[in-house]
Amino acid sequence: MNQLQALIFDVDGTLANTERDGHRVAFNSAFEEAGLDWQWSVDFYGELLTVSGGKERLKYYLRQYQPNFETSKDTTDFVAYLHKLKTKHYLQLLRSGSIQLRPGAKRLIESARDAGVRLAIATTTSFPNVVALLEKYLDLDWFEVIAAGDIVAFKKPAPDIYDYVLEKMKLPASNFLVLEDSDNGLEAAIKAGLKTIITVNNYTEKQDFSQAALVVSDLGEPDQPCKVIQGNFDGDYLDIANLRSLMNNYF
Ligand code: XBP
Ligand code: MG
Repeated sequence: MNQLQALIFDVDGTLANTERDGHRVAFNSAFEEAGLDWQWSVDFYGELLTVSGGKERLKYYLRQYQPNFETSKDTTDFVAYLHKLKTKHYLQLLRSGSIQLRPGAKRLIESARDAGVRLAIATTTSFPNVVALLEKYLDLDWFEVIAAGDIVAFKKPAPDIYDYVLEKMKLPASNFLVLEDSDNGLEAAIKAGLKTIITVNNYTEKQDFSQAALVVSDLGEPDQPCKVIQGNFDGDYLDIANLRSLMNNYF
C-alpha cells in the first residue's frame, strides 16, 4: 500500500505567494540599484517565470530582450552581480513580513508533524531565501532535507531537486506526496516518480496540470474552504487524515 510517510513542499507559489510582490519587486530594486532602466511588470514577469531560477531568468532576459546590452563584465559575472543585489532586496522584503504564508501551509505542516509524517523542501529558489521564509514563519528543524537552488545541476522542470530529496530521505517515491504550484514543478516531481498536489496561484492557474493527483485553489483552512479544480476531493481543507485517504483510494 502507498502509505503516506513524507511530504515534499515547493516554496515559491506553494508555501507563499512570493513571485509577484516578492521576487519581481526585488529584481526591479536590483536593476534600480545597478543604474539600469529595466523594470519587470507583473504581466511581463509572468512570461519570464517560464524560466526557473533567478540567474537563469536574468540570462534569458538579456538574451531575448537586451541582446545589444554591453557590460565590462562577462555575462555570467554580471548576472551573478545582479542576482546578489536581488537576493539582498528579496531577503529584506521577506524579513519585513510583507509576504505571508498561503492559507493552510502552516496548518498542514503542523498536522504532518503531529502525525509523524516526515517533511522536506524542494525548491529552485536560493537557499538563503528558503531559510529566511522558514525561520520567519515555521522552523528550519522541522524539515529533514532542504533542497534548494544550485544544489543540483539542473533546475525544475528537471527532476534533479526531487531526486536529491528522495536519495537523502531513503524512502520509496510511493510513500511521498509533493505540494507544488507550477507546471515546471509538476513536471519535475512527475519525472522523479512522485504523486503531486497542485495549489494554483495568479501566475499558474491556467497551466496544464493534467498529470497532477489533485488541483486545488490552496490548502484551505476550516474557516476558509479551498476550491477543488481537478480530482476527487470533497473536503474544505487538506490535512494528513484526508491526504492519507486520498492516497489509499485515488492516487
Ligand atoms: C521558483 C523559482 C525561483 C524564484 C526566484 O522556485 O523559479 O527561481 O523565482 O528565486 P520554486 P531565485 O517554485 O521551485 O520554489 O532568484 O533565488 O532563483
Ligand atoms: Mg513554485
